[in-house]
Amino acid sequence: MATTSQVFETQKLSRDALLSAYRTMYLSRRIDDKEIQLKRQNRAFFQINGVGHEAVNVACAMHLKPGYDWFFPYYRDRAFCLALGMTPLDMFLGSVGDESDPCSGGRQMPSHWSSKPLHIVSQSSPTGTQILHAVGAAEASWYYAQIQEAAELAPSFHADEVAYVSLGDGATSEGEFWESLNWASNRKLPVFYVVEDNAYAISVPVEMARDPRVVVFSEDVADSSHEAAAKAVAYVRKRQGPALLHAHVIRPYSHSLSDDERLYKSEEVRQAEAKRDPVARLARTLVSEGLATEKELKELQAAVDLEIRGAADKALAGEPPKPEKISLYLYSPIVDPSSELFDHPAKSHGEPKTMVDLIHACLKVEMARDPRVVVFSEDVADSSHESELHKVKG
Ligand SMILES: Cc1ncc(C[n+]2csc(CCOP(=O)(O)OP(=O)(O)O)c2C)c(N)n1
Ligand SMILES: [Mg+2]
Repeated sequence: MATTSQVFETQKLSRDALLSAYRTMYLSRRIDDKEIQLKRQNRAFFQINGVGHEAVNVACAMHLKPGYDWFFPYYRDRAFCLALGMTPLDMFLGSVGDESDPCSGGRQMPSHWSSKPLHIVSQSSPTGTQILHAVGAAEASWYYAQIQEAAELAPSFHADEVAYVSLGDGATSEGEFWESLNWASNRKLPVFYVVEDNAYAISVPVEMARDPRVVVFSEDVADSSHEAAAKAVAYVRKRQGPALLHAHVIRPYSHSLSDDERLYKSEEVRQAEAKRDPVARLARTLVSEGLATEKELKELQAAVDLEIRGAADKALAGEPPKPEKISLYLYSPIVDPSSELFDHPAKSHGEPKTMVDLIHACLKVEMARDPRVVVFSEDVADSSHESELHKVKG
């Protein structure tokens, strides 16, 4: 049996790496299928799938380091999160809103994955917000690289860490995306952008609304996304600036279970997409290149299906969060800001001051206390040499 493939030769992927990639992609696909079944049975509360996006997800994860780099994925990144180390059980606990869901104790929407040890940061549901979060993390990294005393307060900082952020083609029409590109490019921040372009934002086709042509590395995922991701991550890791991978993917299932794509996608388009299915394509390549037999793939699939059934059953046997815990984590499990502890009448002393003076005094104290505190806004750079300087500078 061959140990590398002709198709993947330039990408230097071993047979083991390809089979492991296939396993993660198939696992992701089958978790989606299982979750769709649970949603139809009213045992899961929402379903949005990563189908068609699996190849670029796995290709990117191969070049990133869980618990070292920082991750701001979006809801299509199921295979990406699995490749980083999340488990099917972690995901099913979120689907059913279980109390022991490791992402949020059953509070977040399904597919809003997070993990403190892996460095996957929780996302909010308005699309595109994660892009600014990622740039913020990269900016912090840029700052720590220069301010030693601040870096000492950030034990997880690494001088070559990367912030990964993914988004759909639809989100590229948002202000957040363009603001983030501006700042990341201006500062040469270590951001690895992945635009997963499935050509639709729910029912709106890409040509009607967007033209995302800011492309540094652009590939069709089924063939060479691994190579493109390798180049992009290496560029970012060397602190040369942000890089953007424009991945042409498919979305062969509907947007979510609240949507029926047959209402706006023609049969012809759906059939053309099915031919590009990355899971089926990789399986065909593995067999045609002599890297795996049909029998081996069937065995792998049966093992994955068994693992998924076990994980789903375990999640279904769990408990939803108790109603009396509804306010837990809303602010803090130990501090009640409306308690008597904070019920003090204001005590004035000294001369009355203006709001601007008080902001100034507060910033001065905080910045002296903690070297990680920085000030930024649209006009901060200007104010450092203009007459407004006294408002922000101590
Ligand atoms: C700011 C904002 N606007 C609208 C929505 C509703 N919404 C959820 S997903 C989505 C489509 C996003 O399309 P795209 O960015 O291409 O990602 P895809 O789902 O195709 O992967 C929309 C409009 C939202 N969640 N947030
Ligand atoms: Mg899209």
